[in-house]
Amino acid sequence: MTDRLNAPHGGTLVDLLVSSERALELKRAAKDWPSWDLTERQVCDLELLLNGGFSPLRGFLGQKDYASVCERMRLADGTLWPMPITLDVSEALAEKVALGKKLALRDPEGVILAVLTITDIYRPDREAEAKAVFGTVDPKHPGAAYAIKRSHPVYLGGTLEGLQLPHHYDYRDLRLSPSEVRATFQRMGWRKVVAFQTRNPIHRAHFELTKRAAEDSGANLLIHPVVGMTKPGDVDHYTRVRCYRAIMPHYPLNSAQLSLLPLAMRMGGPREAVWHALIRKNYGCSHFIVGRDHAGPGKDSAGKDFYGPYDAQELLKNYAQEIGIEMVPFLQMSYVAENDQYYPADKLPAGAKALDISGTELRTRLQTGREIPEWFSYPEVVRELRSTHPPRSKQGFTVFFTGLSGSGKSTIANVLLVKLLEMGGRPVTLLDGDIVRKHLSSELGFSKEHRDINIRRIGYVASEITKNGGIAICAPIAPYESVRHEVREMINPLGGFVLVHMSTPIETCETRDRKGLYAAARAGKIKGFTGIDDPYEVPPTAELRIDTSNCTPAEAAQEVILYLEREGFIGDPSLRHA
Ligand code: PPS
Repeated sequence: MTDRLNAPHGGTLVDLLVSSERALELKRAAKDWPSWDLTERQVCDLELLLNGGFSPLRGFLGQKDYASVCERMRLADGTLWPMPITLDVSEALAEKVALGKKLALRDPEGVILAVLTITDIYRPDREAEAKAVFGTVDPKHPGAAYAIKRSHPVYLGGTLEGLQLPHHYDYRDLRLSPSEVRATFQRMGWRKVVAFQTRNPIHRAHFELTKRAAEDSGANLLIHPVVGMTKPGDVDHYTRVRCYRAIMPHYPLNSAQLSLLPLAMRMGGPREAVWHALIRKNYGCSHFIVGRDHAGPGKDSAGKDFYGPYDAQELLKNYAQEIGIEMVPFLQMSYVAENDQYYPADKLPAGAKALDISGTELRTRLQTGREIPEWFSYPEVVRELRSTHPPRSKQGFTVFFTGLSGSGKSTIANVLLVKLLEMGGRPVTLLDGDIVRKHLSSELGFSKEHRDINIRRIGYVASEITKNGGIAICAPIAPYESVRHEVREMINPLGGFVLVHMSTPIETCETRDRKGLYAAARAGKIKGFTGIDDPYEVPPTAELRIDTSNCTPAEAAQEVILYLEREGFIGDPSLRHA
């Protein structure tokens, strides 16, 4: 373990990786110690602790530092540090550990990455933490929601000895540690470097902003996107990195460097901006760009912004000198067509008409395949985005029928299957209730627990089909709302999800009684039959409701087809209105 002073790029850099001899010694001894499989977020935090990205931290925060960081953005000794970096563990593990003892920290595959010498074991008030750090307990705030709902109840503090950094097999050439980034700057002779933090693809507005920031501060540029954990729903990092690679040649030769940051963001707005600046100082940067709504968590449950658009700039202003980094504040950038140029809001030519495309508008254009103009984004970037965000007519989707036995699910699902196969273009799979029970869920019965497992399995298969661009038609009874909702949440980010509630009244279903099951249930020969002596929860929200008492199967299937056309999942998008 060493501390390096590497002026002019940053101050002392902590390095918690031990020698290979010590690593071997620890690995052998760890067999007798309790161990903890790190969560995704903890793996990110550990990497930046070990490689010095979180300097001066030497481990996970103990109770005193934690309380002080939450309350006043400083460690107990007064050192500026705005974000609690904590190791949250289960009660079960807490029972096995003790002060002064060691704990092996492993990645999700069980590979030992580090050893923690425990100095603190404490049970934090996680609501108070969310309130202090993020100013809210609103579950819409990703950082607050994580602290309150996802964190484990016990925190362990202590110092770390790193055996190895977490493994990454993607974009290895771009994953530079703080010392590697500093060394690159030195090699290139870059004394002043302005860092740009992002979790989004870089479009023209941000490209122009970064270029201008570098010019204004007479510095070179570090494009430093986050590839650890970002805001749920963001463009995945594989796509983003292809976009960044595509944009780099647009910067003047040898003026900019791309490197990836394995940070787990908290979406903490102003506090997070201070944290990001500290991290960039550790990576050897002299300047840091803070734009509009830096690390913004979006809107709260009442539809209001959690933080003001320039709160982050205001807060960082107070600490920039102490950190030893210069903030480069930027206002919103907009395009002026007459001059074919971007301007920050305070420098817009008088009377100019500023153009912008919002995030929502961009998503709609990607979804419908509509043009994305070159002034908004370079064609290479748009091409990358289109390859992973095809228009709806090329995305996969799931049609999920739910309803009582005899309500017409299987019949309509079969008609729909044939119609979609006739149209062609995408593979179609039918996951009918009876078929699934034969092939996937043969060991399951009809208790609530078993029915939920059955629906989760169907949902998982449908989500894989949807993710890979196919069409899944599911037709189970699926009587419970919560698991239906779970399936919707699982599939929604991967493609379309259409819930069709077959609302045929039970009297009609019972009169049909094609399999004789209602008669058997009435006679008590089948127990727990849905609609007779077992519940069916009517879905409160469904894309379609179809009662087959007074329509033919072809008419019912046509309703689904029309819906899919209307929403752009099938048919030619160029024939639709924008
Ligand atoms: S669930 O609740 O979604 O898991 O049920 P599912 O897998 O769709 O059920 C498939 C068929 O099982 C027959 N069956 C029963 N249904 C309901 N309750 C009980 N107790 C029961 N026992 C057997 C029934 O025929 C279901 O098929 P459909 O096509 O709905 O008639």
